Amino acid sequence: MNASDKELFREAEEVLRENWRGGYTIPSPTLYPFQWLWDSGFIALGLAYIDPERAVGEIESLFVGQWDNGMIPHIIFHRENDAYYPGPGVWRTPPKGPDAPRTSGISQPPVLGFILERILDLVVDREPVEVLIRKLYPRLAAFHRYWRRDRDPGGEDLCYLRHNWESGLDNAPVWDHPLSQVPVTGESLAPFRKDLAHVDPSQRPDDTEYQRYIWLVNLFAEYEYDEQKLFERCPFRLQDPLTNALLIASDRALHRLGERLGLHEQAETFRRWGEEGTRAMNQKLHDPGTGLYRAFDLQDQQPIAAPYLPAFAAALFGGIPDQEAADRFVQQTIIPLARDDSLYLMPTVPPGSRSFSPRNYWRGPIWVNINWLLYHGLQRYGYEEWAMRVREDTIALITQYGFHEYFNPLRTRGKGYGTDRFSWSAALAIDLLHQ
Ligand code: 9WN
Repeated sequence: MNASDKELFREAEEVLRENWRGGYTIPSPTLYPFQWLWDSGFIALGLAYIDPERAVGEIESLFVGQWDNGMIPHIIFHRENDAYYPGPGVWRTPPKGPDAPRTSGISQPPVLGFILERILDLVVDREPVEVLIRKLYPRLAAFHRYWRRDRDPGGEDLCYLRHNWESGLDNAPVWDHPLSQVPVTGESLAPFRKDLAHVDPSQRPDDTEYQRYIWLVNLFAEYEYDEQKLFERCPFRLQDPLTNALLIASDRALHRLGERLGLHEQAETFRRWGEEGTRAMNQKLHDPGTGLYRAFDLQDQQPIAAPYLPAFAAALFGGIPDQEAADRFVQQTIIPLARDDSLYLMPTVPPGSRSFSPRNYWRGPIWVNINWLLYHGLQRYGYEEWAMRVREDTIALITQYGFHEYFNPLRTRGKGYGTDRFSWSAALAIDLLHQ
């Protein structure tokens, strides 16, 4: 590491220390003051370089919120705090017991399997991590079984999402059409929202979008989170290639981990899930023309045409396409973006697309976690040069503008948006600096 990388590493450590709440890390003290599921996965990976014990604690604390049906919720409200909307009073999830923290009632991309494997491979003292994996293995199996059973009632080997927040890519253009089928309440949520006090509204979802998000939450609460009823009644039901790719990547990692630790029987189930999921993704969600993966709308029974670059980054990361399909995507999409001098890699929406908006959240800006998936995915398929470019751009953006949540992909407008001191930007920068 050169001097500037060392300084960046030191600052990243500082961000993770600031956001540590004793037992777990919050994504941001202003915007997100609780524990989030996929954030904590990425954060644990960064922590493994600086304090493996904290990394173990970060993952373990997520399981405090696990539901009896196996679901790990996307938010765990460990402590009371009214600085975030929607809080526990809106979610109205069934309390698990007097001492258990309240939670949200949806999940997020299942990253823990592959994160645990990476952590085990990088720490010097493996024992505490192996102990953790053995302890959590049945609970991780319950979590994956939840995706593979409750979220796949049609038995297609593809899980479905019932809220756009579950994808982690809240207002990505891919959700525009399915969300248009969700009613708006007509009552502005601006007075309740806390995010608008910290971030310019043009960088966040708008009021109508939030009304739809909350309409869905109200539906879940009304049906008391009964998965079967929700599958029948929820107007938003999407087979998302990003979530499926990360589920498969975690299935495969958990298979390998189980084999390493002698947990053969359950390991075999993870292997089967990974294999069946890969086949289903390539059959149903892959568009051979463009090489892209598309979300499938179960409501309309049709694929969603909106460009969805993060899903492909996740698919490359998970090793889902064959080499030929990966080549087609990289050559048709990534290399032209990389050769465009006006851009940093990788905008989450192609700048030529009608829905591209370089400042608005998941509608164009660069996100560090998606770049991290892309970096590892490109390496996996032999695109070392372009992987290095993704790494360089990510580090350059953070060095220039700070540990922001997202960044403008246009070089002339370079700027970071959303919250600053964002935990996964810091944690994944630490991992990228060590590559
Ligand atoms: C809703 C915490 C989370 C991330 C998501 C990101 C954003 C929440 C919000 O923040 O979503 O879950 O209130 O906007 O989109 O990916 O996990 O960092």
